[in-house]
Amino acid sequence: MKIDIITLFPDMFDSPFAESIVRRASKKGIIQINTHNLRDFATDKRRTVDDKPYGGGAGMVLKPEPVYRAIRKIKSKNKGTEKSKILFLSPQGKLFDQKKAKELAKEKHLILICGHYEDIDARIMKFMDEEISIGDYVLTGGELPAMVLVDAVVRLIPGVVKEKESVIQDSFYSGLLDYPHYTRPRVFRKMKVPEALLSGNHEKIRLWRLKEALRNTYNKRPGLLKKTKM
Ligand code: 4G3
Repeated sequence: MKIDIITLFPDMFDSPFAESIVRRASKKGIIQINTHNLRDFATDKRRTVDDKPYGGGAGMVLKPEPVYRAIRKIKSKNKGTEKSKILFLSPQGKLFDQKKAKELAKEKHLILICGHYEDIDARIMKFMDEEISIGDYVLTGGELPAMVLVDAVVRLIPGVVKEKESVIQDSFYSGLLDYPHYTRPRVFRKMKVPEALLSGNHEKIRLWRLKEALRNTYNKRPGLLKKTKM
């Protein structure tokens, strides 16, 4: 999968993408991530990317032309790839979840647009395929949301995470929260590891985990049970 990110702060992506799973996927050639500085696509000498809002008000608005030029350039360089999915990260977007991550993990090419300032000129939305939000809060820019999205999507691409198991059995994969996990020692400050997990009986362990996942979900996120096919 190719991932192009349009941002005013390309350096922000350096360390998160130089670590862990994303790095491993890049090294293996499973993903290629490129960042593009929006300022490079400004048309004037001063490399202006924002301006005052029509109608007045506080804050600045991202101009549409630099974003449009960046998209055109990236698309033209990517002629071989069939389809590009253009995503805009914004608090006005559809809430990102595991289902959306699985959907995006199937794409060949993602273009992520990170907004800044108060908003982006509304006319650029015509060129976006989807507007996505990572949660109901406002950040200074779309960069952190883009990193969150990339991390969630990349680990679902086949060959990125070692065992399929660890992704499939994940919290949220089944639509339930995860069950509790334990490791050594068997007794920690008088608290024991549940007996079922020490039994060596795989069916007993599976049932214990399912029951605990259901209990966890019921107690912490009852709303999820309505969405889950049982
Ligand atoms: C566009 C995304 C971008 C409009 C972006 C603010 C939070 C999210 C921005 C706008 C963002 C999110 C930049 N903050 N919840 N800030 O995914 O009003």
